[in-house]
Amino acid sequence: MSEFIVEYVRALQVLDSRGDPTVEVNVATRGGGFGRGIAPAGASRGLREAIEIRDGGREYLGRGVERAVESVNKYIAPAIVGMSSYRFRDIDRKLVEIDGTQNKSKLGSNAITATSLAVVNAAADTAGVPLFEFLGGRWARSLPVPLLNIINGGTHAGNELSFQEFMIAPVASSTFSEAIRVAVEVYKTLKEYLKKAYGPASINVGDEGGFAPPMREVREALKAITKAVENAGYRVGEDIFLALDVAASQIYRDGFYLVDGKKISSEDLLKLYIDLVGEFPIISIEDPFAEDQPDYFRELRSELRGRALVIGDDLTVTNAEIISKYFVEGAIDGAIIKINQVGTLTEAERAIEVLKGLRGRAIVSHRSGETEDVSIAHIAVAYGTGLIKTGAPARGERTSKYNELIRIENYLSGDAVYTGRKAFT
Ligand code: 2PG
Ligand code: MG
Repeated sequence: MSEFIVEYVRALQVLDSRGDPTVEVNVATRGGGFGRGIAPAGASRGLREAIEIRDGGREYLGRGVERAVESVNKYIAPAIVGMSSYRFRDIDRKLVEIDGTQNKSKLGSNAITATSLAVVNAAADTAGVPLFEFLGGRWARSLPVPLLNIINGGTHAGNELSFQEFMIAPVASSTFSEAIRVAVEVYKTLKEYLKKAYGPASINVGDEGGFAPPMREVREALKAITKAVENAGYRVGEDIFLALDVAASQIYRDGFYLVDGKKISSEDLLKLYIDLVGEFPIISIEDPFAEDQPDYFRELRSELRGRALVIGDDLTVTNAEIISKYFVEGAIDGAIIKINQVGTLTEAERAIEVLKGLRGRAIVSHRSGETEDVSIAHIAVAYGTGLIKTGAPARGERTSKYNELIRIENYLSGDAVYTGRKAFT
């Protein structure tokens, strides 16, 4: 097993999909294995997320990450060179230990996440198997249902839509590749619809590749998607479900929510969700309320009673303890899994395990600031989460994940199983 020994670790500053600097780590093992990890970055962030370290100052308008790069090269590299990448969980524990803080604020989540992903990728390469197989074994074969964010709002777009993400879930396909084809057909049909209804500027895209039309009301976006699904020849609520990420902390000010250009109370927002789920086949609502309103999460969940899932993201920040607490209290049906919200793959793995143990949903997710790193595609298959959220079927940093899943499906050939409707039942 000496071939798995980490021999080389080197970090450098590269760019993410918003043109912001980010940390890349390259790892090589004694056996000639190579792995790379690149940290993504969020725009809508939870208060309890692990902290990414940025340089401040004038270069890159303060967004540089040279300090985090230095953390890797100066502190992390000497600590993990000589350890076995096969035992990547030990290396992750080491990272947590040398950071020593609750929120990774010493080394930075950007330094830690990039290293953690680079190490496990190097281990898989040394073993000569794809990452999903290295992590999940020979029985990992479920391809997730993609939640594709085809209309962008909130902090991800320059329009007035108050909700951040309007997603489609193509559940009726028999393979992942077919689900992507269906999603692309809907996406392109939506483009035509928007162009006709709102003019050519409406087909510009936001951070996650979804269109960012000049709409003001949430219902307008849901209606446009419903129309596009139908025009593309599919049945909404049968072939395709809708899903929302409200990212409600971002629209919460002084006890009120800013929705559709109006200030509304938590009570009114709760009513709005119940109405929307009645009017549209919405299967899941992520972060419906601000992080300090878990009671409203609970109320919504009991009102919806399984008709739509209530999912935590900013609320739960991929933290196994927080997820378990809110799940047991009945506030959520599941949670978003983002490695850089917590730091290491091992910690994210724990969050997934906790959810599995509780029979909750784990949705592996990208960030709005992404890179060409495709590890999350493998992670979704490895742990059989059945769900992945990685943007519209457009923009390279989003399609790279979908393309990797298409490759995995192709590699598994007849053994691949598309999760389909089962993801929600
Ligand atoms: C979210 C994510 C990804 P961000 O809120 O779920 O879609 O956005 O990375 O900006 O937190
Ligand atoms: Mg979210």
